[in-house]
Amino acid sequence: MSTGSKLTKTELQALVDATNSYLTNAYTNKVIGPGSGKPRFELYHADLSLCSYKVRTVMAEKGATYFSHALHIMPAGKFVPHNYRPEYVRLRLQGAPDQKFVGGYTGASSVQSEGFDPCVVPTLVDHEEVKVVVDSRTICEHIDRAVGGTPLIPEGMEEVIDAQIRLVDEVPHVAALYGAHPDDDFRPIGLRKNIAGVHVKKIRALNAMIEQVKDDPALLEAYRAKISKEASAGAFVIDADGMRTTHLKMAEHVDTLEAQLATHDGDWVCGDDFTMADIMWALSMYRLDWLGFGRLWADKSKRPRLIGYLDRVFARPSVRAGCIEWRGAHAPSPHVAEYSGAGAAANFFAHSARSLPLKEIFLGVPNVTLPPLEPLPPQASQKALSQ
Ligand SMILES: N[C@@H](CCC(=O)N[C@@H](CS)C(=O)NCC(=O)O)C(=O)O
Repeated sequence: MSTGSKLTKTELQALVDATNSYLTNAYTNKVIGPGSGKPRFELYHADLSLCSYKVRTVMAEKGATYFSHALHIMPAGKFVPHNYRPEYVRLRLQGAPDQKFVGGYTGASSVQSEGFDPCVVPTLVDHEEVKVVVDSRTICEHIDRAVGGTPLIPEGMEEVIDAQIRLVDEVPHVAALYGAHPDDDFRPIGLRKNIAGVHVKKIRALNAMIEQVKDDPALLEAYRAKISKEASAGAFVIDADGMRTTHLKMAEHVDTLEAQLATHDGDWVCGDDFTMADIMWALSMYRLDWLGFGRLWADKSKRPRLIGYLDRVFARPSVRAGCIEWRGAHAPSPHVAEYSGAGAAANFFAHSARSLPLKEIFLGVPNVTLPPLEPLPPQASQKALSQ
């Protein structure tokens, strides 16, 4: 996919400044990494986003320094998600000038299979190359090339690694997070409570943004595409057959990793070297574990390679820094020892209290009026009923 139009340094900086004007909490907007001075990279991401885990882990693995903007991507009260604001969407669109927008929904978030979502994280700004880079896998590949050092995609292994990245990119992770298995919802209780009905809230916030950009055809098109995707998503996650299929695909995903590990004697997904494929698989598996899918590999005798691999890859310092130990990346979950118990809950709530824009949750965003909460558009509800 295309990664950036020809912006001048001044134009890019103006787009960045406009976005950063509402990202003022010093706790969630700060430099991460060993370097000093103004960092080359500026990353817009979210604590709890799988696609953001990927980029943060690559940053840690490469020892890169970046300005981190941890956005809030969920509507709450009168708060409009940071990633829905026109300034951010305008910046993000610079990373995909000729992309086809999303519209429908299959439960996955791959740009290749779903189209480009203009209102999501992560988005990377590379100040040195004066470009905006979008889509987590493209961002990860960009950082790997730009930073130098030991490559995560060594020469000659591009195709093998690409095939593994695609396997992770194309499974329905988003549906497994937002939707319940119709017979057995084992997701963490806090997630279940907070995510139910969220698509309607997202659409309400997006409609409010449409009011803000009436004279901007590019943004109007972007918001309309996003609304259409969220309407389809809302219907998908309450469709019993769709969610059963989602869970079957996740079980196959775990089998695929076990089978891949059995093709060689090396410690890592593609053999003896730790590569980008390990980062993608590790984060996919950690997310599944946190959600409760660990039951799929509880029987150690059936997954002899997987168990050892997960111990190794979850101990990798970059995986710990970008995902497992990243504050706020995981709400309490009874499925993962590190995220269960009173200490984990207290830690998560303390982090949320410092990072959530409470004023905006209660008072709203200046000059934005949220329309009433309405049920999903008729075509989406009909689709859910007819399947
Ligand atoms: N293909 C994109 C997908 C990005 C994506 O779906 N991001 C999610 C978080 S993992 C998001 O921002 N969701 C918020 C929303 O859709 O409103 C990527 O890999 O970067």
